[in-house]
Amino acid sequence: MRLQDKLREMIPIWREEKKEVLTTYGKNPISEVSVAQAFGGMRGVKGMICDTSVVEPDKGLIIRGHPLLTIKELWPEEVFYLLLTGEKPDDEAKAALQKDLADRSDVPDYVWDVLRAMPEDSHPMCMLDTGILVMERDSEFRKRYTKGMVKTDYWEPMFEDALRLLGVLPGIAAGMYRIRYKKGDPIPYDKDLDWGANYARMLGIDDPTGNFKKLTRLYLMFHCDHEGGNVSANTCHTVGSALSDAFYSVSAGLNGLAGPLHGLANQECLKWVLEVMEKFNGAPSEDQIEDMAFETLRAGKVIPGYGHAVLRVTDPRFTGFNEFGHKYLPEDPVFMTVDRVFKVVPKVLEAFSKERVAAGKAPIANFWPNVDAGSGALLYHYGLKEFEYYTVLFSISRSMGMLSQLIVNRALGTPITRPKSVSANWVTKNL
Ligand code: HAX
Repeated sequence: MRLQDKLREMIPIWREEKKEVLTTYGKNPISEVSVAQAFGGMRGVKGMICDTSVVEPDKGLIIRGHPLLTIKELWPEEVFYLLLTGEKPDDEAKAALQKDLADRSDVPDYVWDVLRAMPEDSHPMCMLDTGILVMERDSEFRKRYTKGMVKTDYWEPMFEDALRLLGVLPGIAAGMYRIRYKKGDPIPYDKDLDWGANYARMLGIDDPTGNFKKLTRLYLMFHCDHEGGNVSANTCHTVGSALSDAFYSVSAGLNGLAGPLHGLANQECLKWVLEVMEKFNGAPSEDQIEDMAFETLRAGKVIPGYGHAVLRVTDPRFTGFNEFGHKYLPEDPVFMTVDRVFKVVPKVLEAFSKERVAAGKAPIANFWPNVDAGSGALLYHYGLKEFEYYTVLFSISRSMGMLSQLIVNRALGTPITRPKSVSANWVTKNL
């Protein structure tokens, strides 16, 4: 069934379920908040609802009940359907969604004008967010809201904005890559190709084996969502809760993804790996990686791609990318280095964490690689070498999760976000 029809069928059911949950459990606490958590980024505080996916500390990403690696063959547009409905689309629904995206894929000329006018050294994430923001004038949600619309209808123009944004995002992202790195004019969308293959093709990367296209689909699938509390999802949720439309909300979320402790870690990670390789003239030995890792940590820097706020095991997304590398590019020196780093860095972080504790600092909670530790090496292999661009690929994928969460929230009438803050003074006076 077409995605919009499926949603029309499911939303009344979700609304009833929400009413029932609130009637039965509405007054039950789900979390306590300590002073340390209030000072500490609210880590571990359960304070919002997100049905699209959950992240279990010992299992990683689970999308609508499916552990990520059990559905890794899904194409990104299929996972968008799954995120929203909890069901995988049949062939007809998948084709209809692909057509809906293709029909909305034309990038307006004014977007190119704005992007071309930006300074040459603009960060690709800044260009992407600008491209999304200037398209805000296209928002169906804002038009309908301004005219007047009942609350139960909010999800429909939000859904339309989501299709428009997803339709146009690969084109903007690929076109700005070509503008930013002087690769030639943007390449138009091919309406006979799927969403992921289109992105790969529009980047203009030479792909004689078709494996870059496979990697792009996998990349777009793996980064699609990571429950509701991470910086980008939470920001998008908060901005959307003020009834700002999808263009404002997604752009805001992606500004958070652009931080080095979040999505930018993928560019930082490859940079670190290349620095290690340069220092040791090629793929380094395990001992050399160990030395360089300690050097990085003792200089007060983080090892990008390692650690996580929620996960306490190797990120299954890292595992999936690592499997791809072993299958398609096992001899690639950058991939071999990433693989070796994986053998060494968790032990180094464990040892360094003990040093930190001995010095009275907090332990490092997780020594294992996250999604960003290995993805860059694969892109690099296929010729996408401008690693400042990598977070843009992450963004195109993560937009699916943020948009799904926005649609669900507008369907359920989730109110404006407004947690209560207290002052440090309040803590000392009242506790
Ligand atoms: N290298 C060095 N130190 C690290 C570390 C790492 N990879 N991971 C954690 N630590 C340090 C923290 O900086 C913190 O130090 P301070 O107390 O001195 O500030 C201490 O260990 C405790 O942190 P934590 O409880 O283990 O982790 P947090 O929940 O605070 O932070 C981070 C989680 C992901 C931000 C952190 O592990 C980190 O900075 N990792 C490197 C950057 C990275 O890979 N980010 C991407 C994460 C995945 C993601 O969101 N992708 O988009």
